[in-house]
Amino acid sequence: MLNDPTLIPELDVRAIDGWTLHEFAEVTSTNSLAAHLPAWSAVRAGVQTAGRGRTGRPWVSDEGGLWLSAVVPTPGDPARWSLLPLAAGWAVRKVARALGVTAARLRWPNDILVGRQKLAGVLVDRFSADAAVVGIGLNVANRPEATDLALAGLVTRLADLLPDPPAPAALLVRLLTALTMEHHRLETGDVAGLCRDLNGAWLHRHVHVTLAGGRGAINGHLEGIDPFGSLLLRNPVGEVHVLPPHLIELLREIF
Ligand code: BT5
Repeated sequence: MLNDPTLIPELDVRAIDGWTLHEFAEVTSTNSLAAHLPAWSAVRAGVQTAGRGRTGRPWVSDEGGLWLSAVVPTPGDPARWSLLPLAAGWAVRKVARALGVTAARLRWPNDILVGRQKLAGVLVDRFSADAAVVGIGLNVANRPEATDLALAGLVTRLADLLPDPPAPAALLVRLLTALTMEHHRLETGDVAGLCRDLNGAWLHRHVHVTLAGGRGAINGHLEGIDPFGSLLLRNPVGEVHVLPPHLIELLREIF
């Protein structure tokens, strides 16, 4: 059992395909809880009261969605793991497509969209050098736009896209399995394979990138990502900018 005084009691802990899964009714953020757990642990909650997106943005985590964090080992050369956030997004895209959401696509780095609406998001936290926490938020039957009215029209959920979406328990097995496969791909050094998959799949490459730290913005054409996870962006005069993820605050697609 996890021992944290801020927690509602843990509902269950069980083994799934090499993972140890901890389940809660309600937590602040599954990523924050998972920070204290060893590799191949996972945390799921029915509700998050302080779900986190990237760069401090909030993530609405109401009842009926899948809020999951998975701790994966990241041994050896850190460069090998710079693609982990992209690999995690690819895993979620694969699961969504396998379920029948054939239009599921990635928006850099790892948002999963259908059309222009967000189905799922991924947040990777590095709390230590030898492990990473991969947080996955997947809208299933929840209605985040009821909590945050600004999300109306911008979100979608499996229940809108499939006649009979799987229960969270089945979904999380699929997600953990897909994540294990993508982790294996990076562990064995097949970065080229992942880049090939990702770069063959970006849609809507006309983008507006806001740079972090008030460094301005660039409009351009998304050429793809390089083997270190940097974004390759061709500006209107034909120069290619190589932008590491930490330099990018937000990428917006221009339609
Ligand atoms: C993300 O951030 O998309 C990463 C979301 C990761 C959530 C998971 S849930 C399990 C784990 N525990 C956590 O605390 N977090 C992870 P970002 O790309 O920054 O997108 C955040 C933006 O998405 C917000 O500013 C909203 O505009 C929008 N948003 C918030 N909640 C949403 C939802 N449920 N569905 C779709 N969009 C949402």
